[in-house]
Amino acid sequence: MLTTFVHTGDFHLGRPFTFLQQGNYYGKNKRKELWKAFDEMIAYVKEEAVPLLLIAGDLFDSVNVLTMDIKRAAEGLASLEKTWVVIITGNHDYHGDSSPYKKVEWPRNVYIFKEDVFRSVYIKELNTEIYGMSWVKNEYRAFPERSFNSIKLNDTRYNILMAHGEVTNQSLYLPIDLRMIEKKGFDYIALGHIHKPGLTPGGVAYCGSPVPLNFGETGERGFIISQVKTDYENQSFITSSGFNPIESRKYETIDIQIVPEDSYQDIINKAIRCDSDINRQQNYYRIRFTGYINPEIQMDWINDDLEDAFYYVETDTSKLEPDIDLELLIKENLNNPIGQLLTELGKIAEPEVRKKAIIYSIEAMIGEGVLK
Ligand SMILES: [Mn+2]
Repeated sequence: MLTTFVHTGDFHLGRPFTFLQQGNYYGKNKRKELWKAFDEMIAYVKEEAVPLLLIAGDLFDSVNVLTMDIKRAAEGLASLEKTWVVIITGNHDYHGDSSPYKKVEWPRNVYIFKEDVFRSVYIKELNTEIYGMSWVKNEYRAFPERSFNSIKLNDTRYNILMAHGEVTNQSLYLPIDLRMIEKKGFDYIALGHIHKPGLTPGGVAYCGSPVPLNFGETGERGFIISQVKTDYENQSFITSSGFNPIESRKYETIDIQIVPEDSYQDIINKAIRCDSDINRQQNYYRIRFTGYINPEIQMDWINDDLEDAFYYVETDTSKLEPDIDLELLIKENLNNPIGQLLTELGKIAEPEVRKKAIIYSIEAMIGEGVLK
């Protein structure tokens, strides 16, 4: 009898991480964090003696991950002596010629779907049948409807569907028609690919990435744990699912509004006040400056000046506008070379280049005392 199961996926183990800020330090830490999350998930399943673990694709980041990484994952899964592990492959770790799943020996408690049509595996002691489709190439524009339609569920069993794709009409990444697959009557639908976790009351779930992988992945991360009760009277199953968070460094994107009255130190202080000291020393920050800045201030060193206050920080100053009334300046200098120069610079088509050219010339003219 199935009592409980864990649904995870999208670990992207073996991913090489790159960061804008200095060297390989952050990439190495990120790699460690991914393995820590994997180990934590394994430890949870072991301690709670969870009988079934579902991995809904993209366990590995690519078909080129190191064999030592594949072995490490296989060893972790092998340590789950009381657990059946069922895996489908995704677009990143698809089961083609160089499949990571061909490179190591998988333990006996692990079942891997290896075809891109729906097949099932029945685990008798859990009275559970799991249907799954794996990726064997890196693109699917259509859902394998024919093989899906031929599925006939045995209602006396707990039935699970596993698929890696996108709930949408059109996609290169296996479009899934949710209403169509829900009609079949599965007790639980374990999806992978979308990294934002999501759970419907009807038992359809994206497990999400257990560790956020970039600035686009915000919010809580972890895996899904489901409890199953048998309703003997109605001969059906009642599933209740919840989210088990895993602690990891978060990605934060923060907008900081600058006004022309701000000094350079004011700007630094505003950036540092964006979050508590504990959070700043923990998470990844992308700080986007917006608004109008005193043209005397150069932002070239802002990242260096913020570094010590953060575990990781990257800054974006491209939305910042110099506080210059260009029209007024040109008007005031109509009959001299300054006015002529500014008029010419104002004609530069590319806005970023125009902005920089005007700021630098004005700074130079202020520096030389030509302009006040
Ligand atoms: Mn994917």
